[in-house]
Amino acid sequence: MRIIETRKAPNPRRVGIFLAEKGLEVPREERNLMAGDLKSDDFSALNPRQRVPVLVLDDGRVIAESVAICRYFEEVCPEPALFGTGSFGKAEVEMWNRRMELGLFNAVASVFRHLHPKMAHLEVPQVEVWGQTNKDKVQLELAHLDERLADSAFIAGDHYSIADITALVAIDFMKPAGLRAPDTFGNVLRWHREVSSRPSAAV
Ligand SMILES: N[C@@H](CCC(=O)N[C@@H](CS)C(=O)NCC(=O)O)C(=O)O
Repeated sequence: MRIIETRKAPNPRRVGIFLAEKGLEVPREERNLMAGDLKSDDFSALNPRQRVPVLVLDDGRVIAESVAICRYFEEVCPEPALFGTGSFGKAEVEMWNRRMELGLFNAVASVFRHLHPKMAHLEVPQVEVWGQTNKDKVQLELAHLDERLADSAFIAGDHYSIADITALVAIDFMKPAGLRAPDTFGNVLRWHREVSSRPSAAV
C-alpha cells in the first residue's frame, strides 16, 4: 500500500493528519504537482483527474479523494473514531465535514487558485472576480464557525473529528492564499490553538 501525494499541498495534508491521529504509517511517494508530475501518463492512469492524494492498495486498486481515503482507513482502523459514533454522531460529523469542505476549504482554495500567480498554469482560466468573491465567503464561513465554536469544544461536538482536520487545513491554507488569519474570531482562535497543538498538526 502507498499514498501518492505532494506533501505540502492541503488535500494530502488532510490525509496525513488523519493517519497521524490514527497512529498509522503508510509509505508515501512524492510527486511535484507544480512541476507537472500529475500530468504524466503513469499518474493519469491511476487518477485521470490528475489530483493528489491517491491511495494505491497492494492489489492495485486505487482510491482518490481525500475523504474517501480517510473513510477507508476509518474502516480498517476504527479507533479513534474520526467519522463519529452512533447514528446521530456519524451524521453530525458528516454534516460538519461537508460544511467545512464545501464552504470554508473550497472558498480558501478558490482564493488561492484564482488569484495566486503561481497557480495560473493549473487553474485555467483563472477568474479574478471569483477569487475576490471568495474572500468574502471565507469571512462568512469563519463567522458561522465562530458561532458554532462558542458552545462546542470541537467542530462536530465533544470529540475531535475529520471536520476539525478539514477546517484546520483550510485555515492554515489562508496564509499562502494571502488571507489574514481569523484574528477577530475568538472562538475560532481558541479552537485553532488547541487543534494545532496536537502532534498530528505537525504533518
Ligand atoms: N477533491 C479532491 C481534491 C484534490 C486536489 O485538488 N488536490 C490538489 C492538491 S491539494 C491537486 O492535486 N492539484 C493539482 C492540480 O490542480 O493540477 C480531494 O479531496 O482529494
